[in-house]
Amino acid sequence: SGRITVITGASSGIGEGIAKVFAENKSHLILGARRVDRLEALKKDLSTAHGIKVFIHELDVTDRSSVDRFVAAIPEDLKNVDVLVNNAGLALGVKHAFENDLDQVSQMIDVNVKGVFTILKAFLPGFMERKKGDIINISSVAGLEGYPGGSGYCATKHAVQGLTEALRKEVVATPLRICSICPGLVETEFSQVRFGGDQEKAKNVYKGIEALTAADVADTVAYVVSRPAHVQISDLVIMPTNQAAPT
Ligand code: NJP
Repeated sequence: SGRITVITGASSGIGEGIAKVFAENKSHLILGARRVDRLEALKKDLSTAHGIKVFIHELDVTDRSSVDRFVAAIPEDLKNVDVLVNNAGLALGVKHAFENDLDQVSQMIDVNVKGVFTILKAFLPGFMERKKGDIINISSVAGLEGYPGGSGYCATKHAVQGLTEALRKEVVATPLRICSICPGLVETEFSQVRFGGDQEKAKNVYKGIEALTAADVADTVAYVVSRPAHVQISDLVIMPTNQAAPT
């Protein structure tokens, strides 16, 4: 309670779910995404229901000037951020490596990898100065193994795993807590984005799997940040019980 939490990609799915759970826990929120109308609706819901401060601003993590504007617009009373959740991310297509659409691969690298670097560069100096705080990267089981048709997405999430591990070792003495969360299948807009709105293909992904909800992942993030200061949960895998492997 009283924490200040930044969430990227808060306009839907897991990011929105984390915003809701953190609001229930009385954290103030700084929410970014490209779809500001969604953020406005969320702000309206959360600030009245929970009496917290909610600051929203347009954010495209692939655009450095957008990230600069986002950071510069944060009000003075919310500048001492306690928790940063790097959540914005996407998968595009399901293609075998030999038929990959290179524009889709670039876009995934821009959002999932370069976006995290850009956001970290913006917020880390503050964390280092205050010598405390949590950085949570929403990675994926696709960052721990590969699966057919997922070369581009898996490559980006393996990159997130690598940068998270390096960062954790860099700030161990500060100390900051750095956590990578690797979910399996979560029911969000992710599959619709992945298949460009093709509902049939999107639905197919969930066949036979009782997917996690955004709230399941959000509760896990809330658990991680609520541990006593000397406890760092560094890596966490959360899977649907009946999902055998990433798809
Ligand atoms: O997906 P979705 P999830 N700049 O599509 C935002 C990982 N994950 O919640 O900009 C800023 O509902 C987008 O906002 P908008 C996944 O890789 C998922 O499932 O308004 N924000 C939206 O709020 C990702 O890292 C599954 O379009 C940008 C959000 O990202 C994270 O979970 C499994 C942006 C995406 O919400 C959240 O995805 C897994 C940009 N350039 C990992 N581009 C799963 N769902 O199964 C997108 O292992 N966003």
